[in-house]
Order: sequence, then structure tokens, then C-alpha cells
Amino acid sequence: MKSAVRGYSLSDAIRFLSIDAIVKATEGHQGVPLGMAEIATVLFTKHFKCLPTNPAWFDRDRFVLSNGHGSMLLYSVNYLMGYEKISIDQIQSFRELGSHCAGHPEIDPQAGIEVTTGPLGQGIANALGMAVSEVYLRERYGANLVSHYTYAFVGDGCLQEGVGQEMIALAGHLRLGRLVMFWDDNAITDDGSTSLSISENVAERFRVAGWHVQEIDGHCPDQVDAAIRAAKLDTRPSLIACKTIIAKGIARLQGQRGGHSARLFPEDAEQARKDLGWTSGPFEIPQEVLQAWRNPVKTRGEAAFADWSAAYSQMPKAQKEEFDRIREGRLPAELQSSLATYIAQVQTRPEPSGGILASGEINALLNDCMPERLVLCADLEAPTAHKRGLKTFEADDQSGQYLHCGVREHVMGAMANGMAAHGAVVPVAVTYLAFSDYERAAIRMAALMGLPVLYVFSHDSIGIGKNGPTHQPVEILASLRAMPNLLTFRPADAVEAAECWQIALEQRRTPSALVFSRHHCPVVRREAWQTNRVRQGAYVLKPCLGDRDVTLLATGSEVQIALNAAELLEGKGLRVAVVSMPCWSLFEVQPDAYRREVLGQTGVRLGVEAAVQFGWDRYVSGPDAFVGMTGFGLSGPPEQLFEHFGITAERLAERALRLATKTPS
Ligand SMILES: Cc1ncc(C[n+]2csc(CCOP(=O)(O)OP(=O)(O)O)c2C)c(N)n1
Repeated sequence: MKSAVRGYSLSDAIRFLSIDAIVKATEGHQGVPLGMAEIATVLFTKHFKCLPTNPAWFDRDRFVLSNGHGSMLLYSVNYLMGYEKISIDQIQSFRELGSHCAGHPEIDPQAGIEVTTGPLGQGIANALGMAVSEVYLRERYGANLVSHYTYAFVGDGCLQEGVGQEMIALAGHLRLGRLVMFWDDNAITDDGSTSLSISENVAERFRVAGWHVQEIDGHCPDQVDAAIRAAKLDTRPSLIACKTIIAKGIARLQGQRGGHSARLFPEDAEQARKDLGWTSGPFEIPQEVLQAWRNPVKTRGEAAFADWSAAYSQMPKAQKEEFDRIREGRLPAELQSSLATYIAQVQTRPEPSGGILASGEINALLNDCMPERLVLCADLEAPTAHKRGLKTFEADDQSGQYLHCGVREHVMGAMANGMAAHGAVVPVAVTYLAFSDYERAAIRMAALMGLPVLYVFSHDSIGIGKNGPTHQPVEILASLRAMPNLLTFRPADAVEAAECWQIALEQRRTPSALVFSRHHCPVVRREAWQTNRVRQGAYVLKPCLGDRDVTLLATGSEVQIALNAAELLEGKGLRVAVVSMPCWSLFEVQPDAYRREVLGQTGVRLGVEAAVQFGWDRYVSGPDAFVGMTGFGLSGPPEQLFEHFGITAERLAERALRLATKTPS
């Protein structure tokens, strides 16, 4: 039965708000809002748990619009449900500069937007991360405090993307029963019929991966309602495959290629009004229709909130403090002292301990004090060593803090984003730097959406054993540094590693890439730890008296090479300073005077990094003032490779000497 008041269908309220906004904007994707209007109406008026007057209430259901091009669907729904931020004025300014209804809005919980993604496939992987977060927290705090569903709308496009298949496999394997996906099975993508590019049985892919699958008519509210009820009861993740007609309601375009996003004109809106019997004018929703949308949402939300508040007020003090702390994203007070103890300890160790080993040790410091930290790893547990005593998150025990993602970097990155968007969880995603490219689409989304994810990378240069050039990420540091709102760290030793971790954990709106060498690096910071020097991005590690003849700039494992080169140069009577530069973007925002002081104003400046020169030119004295890689690497033992490519203290000193004696200071 269609829900209707005074002859107005509730789903047509979505249709007409969307049509009017798209006509006014002269662009937008009508296919999704018109094709999924009945599904959305049933989900949001009958099932979805939220409080539009308290949008960020923690135990709300989460909704992901993975086919985010159809964002006008979500704006319409959120207006109809009563989110203040999505007013009718905002809907009228769809896609205009500064509008809350921007197009691909990405993230805005205050407006009822959890995540909607532009790059297809990201959203469903985000939903997977949200579902993991929910069940992990439910296991820890109990179902009275954490008990919500993650719903996702997904189109054909998301399921054609490889990350979609990674997500299907992992969600089925982990048996995430509170994840419910609605597939908009309209058999149309941008190019036209899906038969142009796909012939498999998509629903079957879910079945074989262990999902609960139902196939229904997506325009029949009763079928949608029954399917949601069954999905909520099933302990497996659910796919509701909804047969739909793209752009249903626009006679000229429905069911066809143009339904996806062909331009809508005022005449289309007029015709649709006649066809569907909608007599209200543009952007006008009859009061009764608004109430029929808002009342059930409000009643359900308020009742759930009252139950939740009662349970919250009964929480034991210590547990409540922890629950508040993690929801607010505050770090535990003991973190600072445990990092200080760690630093003091590594400074007295006889053996080197930097590189990925240090990162693993620092991560282990969080085992007791940060229950919100969840580690994901793409099948590299042994070489990255970030498990250390953590329990596995698995189908039969979803309270573990370590999730084996399998060899699925892309979904790992995107689900980490979903975890950060969910909140109360700090995701740490671990793999080799060479494979970060498989995660890159997700990293970019985290940077764009302001999600504080920690991406940890090992094997950061040519020094990786004998795996050869495929595993030697010579250009990737430069490409990560190019990304706005991403902190790329490359620490020199265990002390800097702890500092980098501390800064990354403190972020609220910025993701971090923490890049480590495979091999252990000796401690280069010997002084007692007082301040986190990485905060300024770069600093003078080894000063010199008087005007400098040479400044050597380095990151990561090459800082030691720079220190050795400095010694050689000083033996020849030159005044040399060494600068460690673990995070360029933090350095870039320091006051001019500080940057000038660090970089030095006399003599020559050279950089050393076991990667390509791209990006270094802004700091060094000309194209020759860099020692590093000029192309891909080779197979061989690391020491021989560093020798072969000339990334050595001798070569650096020689180059510096040549430049310094050419350039009068
Ligand atoms: C990764 C990625 N590639 C391409 C696009 C451009 N794009 C936006 S929508 C779309 C077609 C999607 O088809 P479908 O999911 O079936 O959506 P529908 O046609 O039902 O609206 C494409 C190719 C994109 N947004 N993301």
C-alpha cells in the first residue's frame, strides 16, 4: 500500500522536491531520487532511528548514500524528516556555492549526512567500517548503549567497482548482521544498459559470500517494509535487491539511459505533476505531508533516545567517563606519560629500534589505554607487527581490536574512513607503502572529508630486502605530500616515531600517513625528551656554530646518512647543520622566521631521501643539490642498493663539498 495523505503520496514528496531542485539547478542526477523514492520513504518513515533535533546523537542509525550522485534524494529526505540545516531555502540552492545541498556533500552529521561519496564504491566500503564500529562498541558497552543499524543505498556502479566486491566478501565473512544494503537494480548506468558491461548475476555474488539476499519490487512499499523487517532479524548482512525504474515519474526519461542525469526542464516537472496528481507548486510540500513524514520519525526517535538516556545515566562512573571520552574523540590522559616512558627507554637501548618496529611498539602502548583504537591490516601481520597481543575481530567474536582484511587494501582504507566517520573509533590501517596506491582513493576521501584516519605504511624506500622495484615506492612519498589536508610523516627514529604518532592521534579533521622503513633505524635524538619537535614539521637536529657552509636536509632513515655526511664535511673544516624534516606540511605552516632559521640563510642546502627528487626543489640549492633516486629501484640487498644508487654519506658529502666550494657563502 502506498502511504498517502489527502491524495499526496509520501514518496512523491521526495520526487517533487528533487525534480524542482534539479530543474532549478539545471543539473543533478534525478535517476536515484526518483527511482528509490518508495524505498527511502519506507526506510525513513517506518524504520530509521534518528533525532533530527539532535542530529549527532550517538546511537542513531547510520545511512550511507553510496550512489552519492543521487544526493538530492538525501536532501529531500532530510528536509522531510525535519533537519533544520536542510531548509527549503537550502534545497532551492542545490549545487550553488555555499549551499548545504552541495552536490556530493561527503559528510555533515548536523545535516543528517553521514557520508555520501562521489567516487562510486567508497560508500559501501564506508558502511562496512561503520557496521564494524557499531558491533565492536556494542560488544564493549552493551546493547542498551550501542545498538544501531547501518543502511546503505547502492547503485550498479558501486557494485561494478572492484572495491564493491572486496566489501561483499569481507562483510559476508565477518557476518555483520546490522548492515543492510538496498541495491537500486535499475539496470542503467551512465553509458546506458548495464548489459553493455556486465552479465553476471549480481545478487548471487552476495549469496555466495554469505549474505542474506532478498529480491523485491523496489516500488512496492509493502515489499520494502517486509524485506527490511526480515533483514533486521537475520544475523547475516543483508542485501535487498530492489528492481526499480530509473527516474520513475518523468515520462520522457524513465527506464532509459537519460533517466540517469539528462537535463530536466520545467515542462518535465509540469508533466510529472499531471501524471502523478501532485498539485502543489514548486518547493511546496503540503503541511499534512510534512507531518506524515516528521511525526513517526520524531516519535520513534524520542522513544529510543529516552531509553538510551536512561541506560546512559545508569552507567558506572569509570565506564561512563571512557564512553564520553571516546565519543568526544579525546585522548586518554596517560598517553603523554606512556610515550615519554617509551622514548626514554628506546634512548637507552643498545640496539636500533626505529622503522616499522617502533611503530608496532608505539601502537602496542595503546592496547590498554585506547579501547577505541582498531587496527586493520591487509595480510601483512608478520612484517608490520601491529597485532602484538590484540584479539582478532572475527565473525564469532566481534570484540577484537585487530581486523585481518585479507589482501584488500582498497576496502581496508575505505572502511577505515567509515569507522572514523562513525565516531568513537580510531582506525589504524596498516600495509606497505608500495600498496598505498591501492588505498589512494580512500585516502583522498579521508583528506577531503576531514576524517582522522591513521594510515601506517612500512617498507618505505629501496631498503626492503630483495623483493625488487615493485615493492620500492620511490615516487609515493611525493604523491602523498601533494595531497591537501593529509599529514605525511616520515620519522627518522623511534623518538620521532612516537612524536608522529602523538600528532596523528591528536587530529580531529585530518588523516595521517605514517611512513616507516622496514629496517631498524638508530636513535638520532639523544637529548632527554621535553617537547614534541615534530610539531614544527622540521627542526635543526644538529646545529653548528657560526654561519653555515652546508645545511643537510633529510627524512626517515636518511637522517643518519646526513649526520654521517656532516661529520665527514666537518672533518674538512666546513660548518654543517643537519635538519630533520619528518612532516613537510607542518613545516610549511610555521612562521617565516622559523622556517628561515631552520633552513639556514648561508651556504648551500642539500636534500637526501631514498626517493625521487620531486618536491624537494623548493628547499634545496638547485637541481644537483639532492641525493636520492632518479627512477625505479632494483632487486638486491638494501646495503648494496644504497651503495649502487649512491645514497651514502660519502656521496652526499662529496656533492655538498663540490657545491659549497663553488658557491661563495
Ligand atoms: C569511481 C567513479 N567512476 C565514475 C563516476 C562517474 N559516474 C557517476 S554516476 C555513474 C553511473 C552510475 O550508475 P549507477 O550506479 O547505476 O547509478 P544510476 O544510473 O542508477 O543513477 C558514473 C559512471 C563516479 N562517480 N565514480
